[in-house]
Amino acid sequence: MMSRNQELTEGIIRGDRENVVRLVREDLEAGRGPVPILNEGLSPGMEKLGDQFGRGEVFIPELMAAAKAMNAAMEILRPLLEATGVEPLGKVVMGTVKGDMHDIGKNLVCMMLRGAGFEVIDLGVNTSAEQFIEALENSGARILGMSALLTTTMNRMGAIIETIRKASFGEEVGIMVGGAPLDEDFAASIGANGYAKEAPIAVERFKELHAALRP
Ligand code: B1M
Repeated sequence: MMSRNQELTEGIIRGDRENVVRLVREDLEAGRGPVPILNEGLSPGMEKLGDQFGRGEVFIPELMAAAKAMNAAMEILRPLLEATGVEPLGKVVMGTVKGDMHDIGKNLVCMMLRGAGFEVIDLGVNTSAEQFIEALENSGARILGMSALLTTTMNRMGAIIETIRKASFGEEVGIMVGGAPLDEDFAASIGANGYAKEAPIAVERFKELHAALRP
């Protein structure tokens, strides 16, 4: 018999949105917290599917169906992950870089940042250097988060950072980067101020950047 986590993982892999939503609701009603549902049930499904995609065992339609099931589950979990009622810590501008449409991980980081008390201005996917600069200008935020899931778009992050640094306030902006193909060394090599492999670590790094910005 499958465990509850296996049922959630399988539901994501099969892109069975209805079943995933039902399982998540039942788990919450039974008193299970949103974090274990996400980390032990849902996320492993996306990871396994990614491996299967890499081996050519599944294709884009399967990934799309899984992403839809994941997003439907996230809709239910989001308010619970965000509901902490803390005072706003600071403002963060966030986006997936130009040419890249992956947003599940970025959305997760946004959600956890909001949960930790940050105000997040989420620019969505396919975000250019100019759009990041405009949002930083308009909001007054001095912390920026950029996500990339493709090696091609990851390799454009350095140029985006360079463009932002050239803006009048550019040197004051603390820049965090993340996404599956990145690592600490890459982040340092493109002049980012921080990197995190996982969303919960990202929140800690964002807090450090915020503390460093304070006068
Ligand atoms: Co795409 N895709 N995809 N895809 N996809 C990958 C990334 C890939 C690794 C799959 C594979 O081949 N094994 C591969 C990239 C290969 C490469 O570049 N070397 C790939 C490819 C090739 C593509 C297309 C080019 C396929 C095609 O069309 N031929 C295409 C590109 C479209 C585009 O962007 N222009 C494409 C399309 C898609 C879908 C639209 C079908 C869908 C995206 C749906 C969506 O996001 N709304 C999709 C999906 C779902 C995936 C995989 C399977 C899963 C990604 C995901 O959501 N993971 C992925 C395989 C994989 O990564 N294993 C794959 C779950 C998510 C929670 O993790 O995003 O890593 P992740 O986020 C983590 C951390 O990285 C970190 O925290 C998160 C939570 O812990 N993090 C940050 C993320 N951002 C952060 C920012 C931070 C800090 C931490 O600070 C700012």
